[in-house]
Amino acid sequence: MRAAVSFLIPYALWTFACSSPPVDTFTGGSGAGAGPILTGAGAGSGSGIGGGSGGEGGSGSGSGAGSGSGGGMIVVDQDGDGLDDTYEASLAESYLPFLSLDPDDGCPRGGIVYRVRPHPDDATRIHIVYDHLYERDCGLTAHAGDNEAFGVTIDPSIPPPAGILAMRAVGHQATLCEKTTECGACWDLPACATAMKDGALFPVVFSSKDKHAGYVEKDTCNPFLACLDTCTLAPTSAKPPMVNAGEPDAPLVSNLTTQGFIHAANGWTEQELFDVNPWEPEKDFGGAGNVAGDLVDPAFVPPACP
Ligand SMILES: [Ca+2]
Ligand SMILES: [Ca+2]
Ligand SMILES: [Ca+2]
Repeated sequence: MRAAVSFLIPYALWTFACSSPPVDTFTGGSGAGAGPILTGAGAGSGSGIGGGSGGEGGSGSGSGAGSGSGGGMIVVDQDGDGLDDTYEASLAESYLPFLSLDPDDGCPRGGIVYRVRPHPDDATRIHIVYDHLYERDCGLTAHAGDNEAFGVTIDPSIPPPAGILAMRAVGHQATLCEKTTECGACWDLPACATAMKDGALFPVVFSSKDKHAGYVEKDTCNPFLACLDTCTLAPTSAKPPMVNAGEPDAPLVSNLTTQGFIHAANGWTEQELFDVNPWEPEKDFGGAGNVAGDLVDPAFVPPACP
């Protein structure tokens, strides 16, 4: 049972989210607001990329390039997953949950490498795994490098935050302290805690102080249940730099320094973390785990919420 947390508001809005109509992932110009689009055949007036009609991301950005022209829209899908890569980036940004790092965390420097793709169990949904990479883990058993991943299922036809249907995190993966937490709007998942980000109540991913273990159920982040972990709701969401990893067979980045956020200009100094290829299967991220493993690990895939 999860005790009440007075400053967290149950995410009751999610109750309607799973009943939404699916979005057509592979046809262009439907004007439905979401626009993964590959064909660019564009018979309608909407635009896929950028969500011209506001359905994606609620951002209202995007002007509907090529609207009504019957085609000509340029789609770039370098990672070959059927989703326009600019659209992938916009989803990852706009559906990013509230990231709660402890305000007193001793080593918060980090960035996120993410993977966006159609959900493996339901192509009308999108799965995103966010791998939060920190320069250090400064808790007990401190080490350079830290990889802490969580996954989300989204319905791109519903603007964020309501389009975030489910979330899953694994803290201290592959250790005796491992804890998996889930929350969301389908099945018997517990409601996610929420906090204000970008003017709306987003579901919260908690990172434990100094160790950064991820939890989407705050009460599981408990020193007695989870190896001395403590989690605090931060006053504002962290906004680390992010980069799209692409897909295993078609990476978009192979070097997180030259193509990402791990460099001196961002304050990083741990040389062993420089020039890491996030898809390198044999190389650990400093004294932490393997990033490529996180990006393909089914442990970070929440249910599709059909
Ligand atoms: Ca793509
Ligand atoms: Ca992708
Ligand atoms: Ca850690």
